[in-house]
Amino acid sequence: MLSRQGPKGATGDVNGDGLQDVYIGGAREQAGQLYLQTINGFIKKETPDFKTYSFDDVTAAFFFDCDNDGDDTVAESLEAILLHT
Ligand SMILES: [Ca+2]
Ligand SMILES: [Ca+2]
Repeated sequence: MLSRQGPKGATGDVNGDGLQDVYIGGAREQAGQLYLQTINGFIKKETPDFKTYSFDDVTAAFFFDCDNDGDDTVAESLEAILLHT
């Protein structure tokens, strides 16, 4: 079943170690969470900025290398922003 609601997620390599990390977007009054992959499994990375800059109506999460240095940065977007830019 396809859901249009609920947290959005994405995978990328935020620390450039070649292992895919996982971001699970937040929901209302919940910040997103980032998990770094290690050879022993995933470890949650505490990221205070996720609480500071959290949104209620995130419709997409994705990783991209915003500074072209070989590692990814996680980003969230709101549908309104995507439709009007
Ligand atoms: Ca990684
Ligand atoms: Ca980068």
